[in-house]
Amino acid sequence: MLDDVMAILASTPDKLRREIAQMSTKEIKTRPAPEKWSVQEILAHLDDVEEIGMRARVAAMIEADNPLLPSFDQEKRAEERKYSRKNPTESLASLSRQRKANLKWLRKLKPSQLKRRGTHQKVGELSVRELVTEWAFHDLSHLRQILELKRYALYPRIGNMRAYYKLY
Ligand code: NI
Repeated sequence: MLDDVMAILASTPDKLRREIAQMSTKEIKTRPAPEKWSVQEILAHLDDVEEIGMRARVAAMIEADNPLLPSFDQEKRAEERKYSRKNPTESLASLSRQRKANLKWLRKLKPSQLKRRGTHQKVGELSVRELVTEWAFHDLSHLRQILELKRYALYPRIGNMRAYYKLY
């Protein structure tokens, strides 16, 4: 079930590891713009929402009929949980551990469970299948964000070739 989605979910921790392997601590901690998260904050966010945004929501939909899935303010949560002070290596290790356990759990879901539904406080009704798919989509969004950040860092060094590119 959902083979393409599961493959993305399984590959994310290694992709993240590869993307940050050559980055300096300073690069990892630097925000590309005042309102945009650093790699450090992105990793802390992924580790944090793995439970609250993803696993706990799917579990709620399986355990109850059409539960309300509360939304949360991710910027506020980043402040409260001090994402900008989290150790990036630890965030990534924690995400990897959670992800492994979650994949094992997701692979045991039955087709009938994928059809179960819940109601997200902000966006409305969702099925388990849609939420699990969004889980992978969310991974890719943040991987892309990290690539953008690396692209942004190289931009000042490409001289007149800047004429060909736009940032963000
Ligand atoms: Ni996110």
